[in-house]
Order: sequence, then C-alpha cells, then structure tokens
Amino acid sequence: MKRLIFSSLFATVLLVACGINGGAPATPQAGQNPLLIPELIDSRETPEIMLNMQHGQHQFYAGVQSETKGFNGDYLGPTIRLYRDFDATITFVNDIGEPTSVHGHGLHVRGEIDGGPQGVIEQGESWQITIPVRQEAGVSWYHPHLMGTTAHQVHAGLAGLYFIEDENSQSLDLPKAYGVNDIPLIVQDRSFTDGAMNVYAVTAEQLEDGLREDTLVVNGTVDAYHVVPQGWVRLRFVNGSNARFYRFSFANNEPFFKIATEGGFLNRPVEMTAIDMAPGERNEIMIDLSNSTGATLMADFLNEDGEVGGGLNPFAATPQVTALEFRVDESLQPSGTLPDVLNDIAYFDRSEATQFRTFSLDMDGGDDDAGNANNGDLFSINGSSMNMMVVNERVKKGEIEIWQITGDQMLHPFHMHGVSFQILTHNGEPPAEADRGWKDTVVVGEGTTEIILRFDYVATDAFPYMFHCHIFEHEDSGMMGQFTVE
Ligand SMILES: [Cu+2]
Repeated sequence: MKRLIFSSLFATVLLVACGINGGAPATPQAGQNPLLIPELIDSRETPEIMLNMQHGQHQFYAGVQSETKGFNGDYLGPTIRLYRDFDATITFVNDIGEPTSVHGHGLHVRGEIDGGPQGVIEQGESWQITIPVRQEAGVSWYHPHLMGTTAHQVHAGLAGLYFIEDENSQSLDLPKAYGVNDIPLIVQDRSFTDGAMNVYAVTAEQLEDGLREDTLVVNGTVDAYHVVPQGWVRLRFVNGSNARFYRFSFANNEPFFKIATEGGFLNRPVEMTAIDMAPGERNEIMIDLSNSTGATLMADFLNEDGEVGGGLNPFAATPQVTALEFRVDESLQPSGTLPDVLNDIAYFDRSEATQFRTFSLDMDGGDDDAGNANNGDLFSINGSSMNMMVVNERVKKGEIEIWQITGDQMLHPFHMHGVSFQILTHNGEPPAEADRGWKDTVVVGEGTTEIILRFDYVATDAFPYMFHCHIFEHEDSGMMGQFTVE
C-alpha cells in the first residue's frame, strides 16, 4: 500500500513538473563511446551479398566481452542499400548452431522470400533470395522470425537494416552521407552484469510484459556520442527492442522534424519535440545543427501503457536517460537540407474497401469464433494461438481491405508482412499528420485502430504471411496468425 501511494504521488509530481510531452528532464550526459555505425553494403556494387549469421563477442563496455550473435560480425549486421527496380541477391548462412529464418520486415515481397517461420534455415545451411525491390524509399530491417526462437535470437544481436532508395529519395536534397549526416540508429534495451550483457532469460512476469531492460543500447553502443557536420542531420530510427516503447526528444526540448514512417516519406515534414516508438516501428527525423555546437538525444523508457514513469511494475519505466550525444565538428562538410515537400502519398478512401476483418490481440485467451472463453491459450489473436498448420485468414490479391484491431491489457505493436498500410482511425479519431504515412507496424490498445491496405504480392499455404504482435515475447508465445494472399 505504501508503494502504491508513493507511486501515484511520484507520477503526479512528474506530470506537474514536465508537462505533457516528456518525463522528468534529465541532465544530458556526455557520451563515452563513439557510436558504432554498421557497415554499408550497396546492392548495386555487390552483386552477391553474403550475410553470415554467427556467434560473436561484443564489447559494450571496454574490456568486457559479451556473448552475442551477428551478421558478418559480433552484433547486429550490415546496412544493405537497396534500389527500387533493382533486384538484389542476398545469401544468408546459418552458423549460429540452431535453426533460424530471416524475415525482411517492411519488404513488399512474395511469401517464399519473406522469411517467416516456414522459411527455416538449418544450422550449416544457407538461404539465397533475390529481392525484386518495387516499393518506395524507406527503412526496412531483417531479423530472425522462427516460431518460438525470435526473441532470444534478435536479443543476441541478429538484426540489420535495409535502406531502400528510389528516384524521389535520390533527387531530394536531403543529408545522404551514410554514417555522417544520414545516420542509422537501431535502439534496443539490454541489461548488464559487471559490463557483460545478460543473456536472454525471462520470468513469467517478463513474458507477459515483454522483456524490458534498463540500459539503452544504440547500434550496439552504450553511452554513445557521434560527431556530425554543422548542418542538417538525418536520423533513421529503428526500434529493435524486444518489448520496450520509448519517447525520444532532445535536451532543452529542441524541435526536430519527422520526415518518414516505416514505408516511406511523409508528404511534408512535421515539426515535433517528442516522438514515441514501439518495437518494430521506424521513423526518420531531421534536426538543424547549422547554428549549433551539438545536441543531445534523450530517451524516456515508457511503461506497458506507453506512458512515462509510475506503475508498480519494476520493469516498466525508468527515469529519462541520455540516448546519444551529437558533437558538431565545423571541419566536416555539411550537405542537404529539409525539403518543403517530400512525397505525394495516394491515400486510400474508406469507400474503396470491399473486405473488413477484425483482430483482437488477447492476453487471457480471448473468445473463440463461437464466443466461448478460450482460456487455454494465454497469448492469442481472435482466440487462437499461432498454429503453423492453420491458415487464419485468406486475402484476395489486389483487394482493398480495412482491418479493425484492438489490444488487450496493454499496448501492442501490431505488424503484418508483405505490405504497407495507412491508418484510418485510432480510437475513432483520424491520425495526426505525423502518422499519415505508409506504415507496417501500429500501436493498438483497448480502443479500435482501423487501417486500410491492399496486398499486391502472393503468399501461398506453403509460405504464408504473418500478422502478429511485435513484442517478441508475445509473438513467440502465440500472439500471431497466418494469412495467404492469392
Ligand atoms: Cu503484444
């Protein structure tokens, strides 16, 4: 009881002290370690890209080795630059000692090369795919997606990025120097014992909330800093955490501009001072450091309700932390600016939809199709836990659909394969301007979120697409289903 009173008092003080945007502003800390930038592989220059999935030893803290996994390295993997209308061939080699698969999260490709749970790569075997890139510019990512092992394999370090470019992204005068002023940021939470990363393990409670740890890691770097030119800086965020939601802002509430969601650019930049990101989501932002000596990115670790602070759950929220310090070096050449117009999104109209589906992400088993309580399956969608032998939905290729999604007990990031969608409504309201872009992952709660979408690629019974919660612990425990597109 004492703890409850303290918590609510504390939450009240926080709310009063910080207004609506962020948590208690923390004092920005100087970075200690240079931000690691994943190697860049250009698909036009490397006709046969090899990505070896391997064991590694990564130093998050100097002099202390952590047991990790990576693609071609100790932790994470190279950024692969793809081009629209250019086919890229990639060979994934499994040397991690157990079966895996590699899903292209965000890629619009047919089921056989989507890399879902059916796309098993046994230890010692390889899997070669040729990706016909036909979608617009954006940030996608690759990571394991086997049934029941996704959480620990990604946690060990198996994830990497696809930067997709097209005529539009190449003609816009944006910052484009990879790792200099066009910077990938894979954000994850990890915990450490004497400087060594704790290997993946979850209690029953952590399974329910998703594994939430206490230390922010960016591109495999803790306490990071990065040196940038004195100009516009473009940050490509990927939330690669197992379960953690974040709120990012800059110290002193410096404004920034959101320019892209998962599947492409927004029509116009949207000015913001804080941005929330759920697991699986990607956002691109830009900040103007033309008249600045630097900026410090701050992060609030949000609780299971997507809020700052409070709660009785020890895994829920921590005070605001410094995510990444940007130091301006005037000797570096700035390039690019913030365009007024970025895209011309063709919005679906509700009246175009010919098929409606509802999805309920349940943590108590939910009800089955007959309306009977189905408490045997703790983590489920529409009353069924993931069953590899069952196709849950059958979609007609080229048909426009509206999906109405709700989530139980906490916020869940809902993701489906093979497509980008648009948000129609969230709790009955149209989306904010900053959310009116192409997405493939959306946060759902007890209110209904409506999305509109059209599937243009085939996924057969042998290699169906998945829809699932992107909290890996929920996904691995069955909050996932399968669908075909034909
Ligand atoms: Cu979930």
